[in-house]
Amino acid sequence: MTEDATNGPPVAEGSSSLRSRLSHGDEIVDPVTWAGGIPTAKGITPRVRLGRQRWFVLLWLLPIGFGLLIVAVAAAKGLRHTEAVQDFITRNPGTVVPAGARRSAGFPIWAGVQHFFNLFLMIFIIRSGIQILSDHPRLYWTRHSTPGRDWFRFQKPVPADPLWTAKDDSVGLPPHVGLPGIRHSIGLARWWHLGIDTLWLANGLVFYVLVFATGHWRRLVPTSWAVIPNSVSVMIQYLSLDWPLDNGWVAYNSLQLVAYFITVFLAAPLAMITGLGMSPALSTRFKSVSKFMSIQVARSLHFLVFVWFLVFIVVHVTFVFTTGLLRNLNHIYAFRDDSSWVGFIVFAATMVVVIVGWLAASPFTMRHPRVVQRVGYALIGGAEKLFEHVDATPGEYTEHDISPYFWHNGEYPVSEEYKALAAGGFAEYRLRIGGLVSHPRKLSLDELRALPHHEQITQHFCIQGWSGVAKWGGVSMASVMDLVEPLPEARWVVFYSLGDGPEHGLYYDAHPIEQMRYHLTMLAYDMNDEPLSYGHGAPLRLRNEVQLGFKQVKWVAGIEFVSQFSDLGGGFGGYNEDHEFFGYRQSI
Ligand SMILES: Nc1nc2c(c(=O)[nH]1)N[C@H]1C(S)=C(S)[C@@H](COP(=O)(O)O)O[C@H]1N2
Ligand SMILES: [Mo]
Repeated sequence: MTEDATNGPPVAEGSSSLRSRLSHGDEIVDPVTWAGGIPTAKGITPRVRLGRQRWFVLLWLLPIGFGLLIVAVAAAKGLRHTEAVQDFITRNPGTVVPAGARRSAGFPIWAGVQHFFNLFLMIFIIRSGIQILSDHPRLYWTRHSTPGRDWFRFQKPVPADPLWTAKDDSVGLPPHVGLPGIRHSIGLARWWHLGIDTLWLANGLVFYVLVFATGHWRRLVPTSWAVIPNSVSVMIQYLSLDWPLDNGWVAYNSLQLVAYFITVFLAAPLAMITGLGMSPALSTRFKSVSKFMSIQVARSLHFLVFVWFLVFIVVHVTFVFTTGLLRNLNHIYAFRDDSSWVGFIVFAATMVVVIVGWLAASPFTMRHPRVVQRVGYALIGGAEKLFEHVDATPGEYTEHDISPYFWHNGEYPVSEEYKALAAGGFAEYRLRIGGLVSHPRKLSLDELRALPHHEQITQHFCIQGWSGVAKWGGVSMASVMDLVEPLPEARWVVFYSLGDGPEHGLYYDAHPIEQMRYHLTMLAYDMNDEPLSYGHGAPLRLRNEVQLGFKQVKWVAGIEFVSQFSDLGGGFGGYNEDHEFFGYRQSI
């Protein structure tokens, strides 16, 4: 710090003194100071792009859908008067009762319990999912997140401002729609989403096992082609408003069976697969899959799976209510086949739990974000850790894959110190490397450029959901490690920025030392064959391709090798971890 007093750039400062410039985060989410006082911003009505630049506002689907429904009802009513259709319905009444179905008639208690868990967990998954989407309220079909090339958005077109960031682009949600609602709360929303996902998937796995172990699978898996004409028959019967008489106690009607089959055996696994398709670690490692299912394809499909679930829930609940509510509720909430009120009472009691959970989730998250962060990590941290062990080799992308537009993100450095360095063309810049190393070093840009040159074309995955491919030129972290020789006690490598985070205190992030020798971990001073720009991190930034974007510290001031990070800043492993409740392992 002595150097600061003489007004020169603090080049003599060692890497460990950078830690004194870190800050703690808050223990609550205060909407006023949140994310550096980010102002509230609302999205616009969701719309889908048709052609090059015509946007269809999805609200129109309501009158259009209603109109189509009326036409369909009229058509079905007309059809039912024809002899051919009447014959068809007599031959295909709507339900195919498979052999053995009568033996496994009725609903076991585990099915009721699992049905409730599923419903309860889905609430948080869906709400936090919409929250995550709101942090980058656009969807694309290619790995380039090029403005104007989105196919879906609920945000205005990207403004011309060349330093517009993805954070500027995020929008908030009402607190009882999103989870937790407040703008740019993706860190917390992700704990809910991924944490609850593990419970939801475990519940689903147990359900698969039980359903196949007990013969109840016959209710959900079509066993004959007859379900197809029977589905058509059910569709005509419903649309003509002359509904079939079903007995769901023994077997579902064919349309129901197909809808349940798709939901349980296709949509649910697809939700998991497309979810994992957004992981930087897995995408970078499993190239044959990510070639087709890039993060953006995965994200778009993940959204469409959500749309399926939403439609399913609306239709399912509508039919439960309109096709004999008491009897239907008795089946799944009281395991009996009559029209008593028992099932309704149990259902109503569980709805109280649902409503309380629904209303409490966002306020709880705002008041106890550290609890959400810790519990979330307990649930999904193990998987994050597992996926970190996937080193990948360069060469996945070529020059052709380089994105025409690469979003900016984060808080730009504005300090006098940075301005002075930049004004001098970074001639005075020194990268300070220290901590648990045998040979602490201060390296000028020329010295860095003299080290073995490393180049890679890789994809950046921002936690908010956008991605972009760029060519990075610089020094492999392996070369840096060879130079400074970390001591055996060093387990984490901390990258300090020259710039503050949005709430003051230096931006920093800790990485597991193991990943420093990965093929794709480097310090970049060039981007797409040009010196790194101000916005993208001049003069030096980190690339560690198994991690999400926020861990790629820009404007790197120093590197410190440490045995643990609990005594740095707020102790959670990085600026966003301290201030915005992110996780320090971000392979998913
Ligand atoms: N010092 C610093 N580094 C940072 C950030 C920041 O705010 N400060 N933002 C991070 C985030 S969230 C992302 S996605 C990437 C964005 O890099 P880009 O602007 O080059 O796209 O930088 C990361 N590195
Ligand atoms: Mo990011």
